[in-house]
Amino acid sequence: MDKRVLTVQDISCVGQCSLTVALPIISACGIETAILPSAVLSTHTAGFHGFTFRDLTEDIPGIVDHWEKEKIAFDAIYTGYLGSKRQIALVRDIFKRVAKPGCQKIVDPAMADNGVLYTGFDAAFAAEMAKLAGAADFVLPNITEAALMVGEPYIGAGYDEAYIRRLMDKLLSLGAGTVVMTGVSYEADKLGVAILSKGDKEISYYFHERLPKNSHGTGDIFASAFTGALMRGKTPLEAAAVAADFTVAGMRETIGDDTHWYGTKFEKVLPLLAARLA
Ligand code: PXL
Repeated sequence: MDKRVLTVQDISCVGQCSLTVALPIISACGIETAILPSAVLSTHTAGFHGFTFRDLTEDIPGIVDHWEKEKIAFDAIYTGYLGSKRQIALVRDIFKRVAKPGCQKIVDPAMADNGVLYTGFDAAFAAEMAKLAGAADFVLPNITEAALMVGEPYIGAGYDEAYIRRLMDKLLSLGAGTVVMTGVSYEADKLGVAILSKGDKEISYYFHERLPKNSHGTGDIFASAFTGALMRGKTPLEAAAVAADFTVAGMRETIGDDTHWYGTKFEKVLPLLAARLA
């Protein structure tokens, strides 16, 4: 039987992130994607002002009850941006109730970047997210998110491998099976993904070029492609490489267009992703 993924995150109607990114990308990987929207926002929260926000937490129990009655279950559950602490607790419950045996639980703790939490989140939210990370087979934080979840200071540049290792070990000790950390850099012109599983002696890396400009939504693009590639049978390191190359290709399409400050033009390179997994 073909694999089916459930992804739980918000609908930002405009802004190229969360579900509007996850659905097309996982679909392009050839994987059926079911959704559980955590909230509906008029736009994402990073740079737009006066956005609307409807929390859908109250809808979640009824949706999951129905799925259980219909015996609907998933081969992977991938969570991204979640709207509230209570919602995170509900997602931990979803992990138990609609997971097939062997279900891969992939948690992108989308809540912070560059040393700061996104608008609307606080330390208590990060602590709740750490609990969800502890229930994950794969947790996909950037350095900021990792530091917040394990109570380490955030170091933006000039850190060494011992710092990265400490963050990853602490995430594993929360209960996560594998940590896939993005945005790791020891050399000015290279950026990469660090991977460490429980019991591993050493961190594995996939490094790629660092582009002159960051674009928005890249964490969601990476996590979606990682999930799709993993479901297509890639190893975690292979899936990280596929996802990182795809993300960088999308960023390259975006550079130079200042009108596109809110997102990343991943649509232009979806055919490359599909071809690589064909
Ligand atoms: O890209 C992560 C993300 C998802 N959803 C919403 C966001 C953000 C980042 O800012 O605001 C609503």
